Amino acid sequence: NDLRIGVVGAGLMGADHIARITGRISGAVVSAVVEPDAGRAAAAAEAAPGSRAFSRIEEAIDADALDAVLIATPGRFHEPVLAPSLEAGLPILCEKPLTPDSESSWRILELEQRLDRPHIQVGFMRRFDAEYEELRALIASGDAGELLMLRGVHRNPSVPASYVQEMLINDSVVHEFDVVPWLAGSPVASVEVKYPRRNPLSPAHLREPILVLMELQNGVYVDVEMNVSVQFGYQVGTEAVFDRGLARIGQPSGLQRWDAGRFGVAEHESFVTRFADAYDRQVQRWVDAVRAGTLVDGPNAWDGYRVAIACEAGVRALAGGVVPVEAPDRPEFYA
Ligand code: ISE
Repeated sequence: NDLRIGVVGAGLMGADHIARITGRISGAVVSAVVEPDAGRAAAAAEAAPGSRAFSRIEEAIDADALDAVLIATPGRFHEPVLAPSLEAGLPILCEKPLTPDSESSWRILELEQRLDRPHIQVGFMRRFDAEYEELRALIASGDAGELLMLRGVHRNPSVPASYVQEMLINDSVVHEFDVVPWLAGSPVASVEVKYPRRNPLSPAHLREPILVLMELQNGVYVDVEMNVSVQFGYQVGTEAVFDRGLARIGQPSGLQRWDAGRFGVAEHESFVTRFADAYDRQVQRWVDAVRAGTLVDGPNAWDGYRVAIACEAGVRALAGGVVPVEAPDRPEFYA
């Protein structure tokens, strides 16, 4: 039987996931869409024929319209959907972040621990990108020697007016706070932020690009250029420096073109295409895990909580100084 997924939120990511589940994922259907905005709900109903429309998650649960929940609203709306979904014992794929701060993430961990096992997977899709997987395997294998540094770029062409300074951390570097410990096999120990020259093309209320420096518990240093006004496209790349070599992922690829005295390769314009394959693999693996009864195959709510703690340190680091990242011990439940 196909897994009946209720998608909560039919904005940019929600609509993308609806198209994905309907067109490319096997073993699942969109059975419900929870979206209070009439225009988005109508577009979603057309994209997912046969789905039922609701304006609140509670109504969809009461109507027994779903077996699993995919939450694709902005982070501040996650907790009110996570809580009733957990109470109903439903498996959940929750877009990043788990919740906007560590206190609310902790409340979610407490609720989840009333169940028999983890039910929440967090949508840190980079872990499902083929090159990220290869780099992680290389680091773990020791084939290139010991990892010394990771050097990352995270560049967006531009951001909407609603994007404020803290979002450089909470909305964007949030991905590095998840993927870097996963790559390097060690948690973030401290964060620092440096301000290069400001880009005059940045929105007036933003001071960026920023340079984020992390030290991991194992002594590996990480630098990330977080830049949301590069104008030309969307770029996420990493270089790993080992004692006996280098590895690089996230380079532009595809058709190379020579034309009118120039050479070029098309660049991505947003994360929707840059990580399209990663999103597909993430959702397929989650669907397979839910159908197999393991429920989670990827970052879980504990990972989401750790990231929330790192983001809080990152936001403090925006004001200057080296900020330590301290987390409690992992509960046995997430072992
Ligand atoms: C956005 O919310 C994302 O999650 C993207 O992956 C990131 O590159 C972007 O900066 C965020 O605003």
